[in-house]
Order: sequence, then structure tokens, then C-alpha cells
Amino acid sequence: MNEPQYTLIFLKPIAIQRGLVGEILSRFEKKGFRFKALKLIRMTREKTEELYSIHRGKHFFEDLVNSIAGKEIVAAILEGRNAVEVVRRMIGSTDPTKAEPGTIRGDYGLDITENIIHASDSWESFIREAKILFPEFNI
Ligand code: 3AN
Repeated sequence: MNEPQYTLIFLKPIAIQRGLVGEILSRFEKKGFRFKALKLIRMTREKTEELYSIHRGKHFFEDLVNSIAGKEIVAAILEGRNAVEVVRRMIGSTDPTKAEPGTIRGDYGLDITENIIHASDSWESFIREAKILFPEFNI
């Protein structure tokens, strides 16, 4: 189990607008994750739809895409033990009104569409999302 373990996160535009970027990223540093990549990305509608393609057809798809398309996100690849699982626990439940206090969604938001942060939910999702947001990153 010495292979590098990665996950991908991005802070949604609402987190940038609210000035929460440093505070949220520092939680991952304090936990012990290392940043392997970090960048600000202006998301086209096309790229946003590709990223969320698994949700196409769901009732929230349009709102979700509109909340990100044409705006900037802060995306990162984190390295650390059990990265996918640990980071998912740190961000909390999808619905911030149900996310536990102490989690990122639990501490910073109420809105389910603009729920502050995304994190890959599996290694397969990490690979797929990293190809879209970090095509230059060699896994
Ligand atoms: P998570 O981000 O916790 O992995 P997903 O992958 O099910 O959740 O959903 C992706 C995004 O779609 C969420 N971050 C959230 O913004 C939005 N979303 C999910 N479920 C709903 C819902 N029931 N109503 C509105 N938006 C939703």
C-alpha cells in the first residue's frame, strides 16, 4: 500500500465569492494532505456539463451547471492516505443542512446546489475528473 493515494477537490464559485478559499484549503493542509496540483479554472459550460455528465437528466442538473458555468473554481489534487475516503468525510453530506457541524459543508453553507465544495467519491471518479480538470497531470 505504498502507492500514492490521491483525490480531487474543487471549491465552487460561491466559496470564492465568499472569501473562503484559504480557510478551506488550510483544513486539508492541517489534516496532512499534500497539494500535488492547485489552480484557478474558469469553467466553460461545455466543461461543466462534461464534469457533471453523470447527473444529466436529473432535476437539479440545469441549476447545478448554471451555478458553475462561466465562473471560476479552485481545483486541487490532494495526496495522502485513504485520500478519497478521508476527504469525503471532511466535506460532509451533499445537503449542507444535513451535513454534520465540523465538516466543510456543515460549517459553511445551507444551499444544496451551492454546497461549497466537490470531492471525488471513488478512485474511478478521481481518474475521470482529473482527466477533465488536470489533463496535464500524470497519474
Ligand atoms: P456530492 O457532491 O456530495 O458527491 P452528488 O455527486 O450526488 O453529490 O451531486 C453533485 C452535485 O449536485 C452536488 N454537489 C449538489 O450541488 C448537486 N445536487 C445533488 N443532489 C441534489 C439535489 N437533490 N438537489 C439539488 N442539487 C443536488
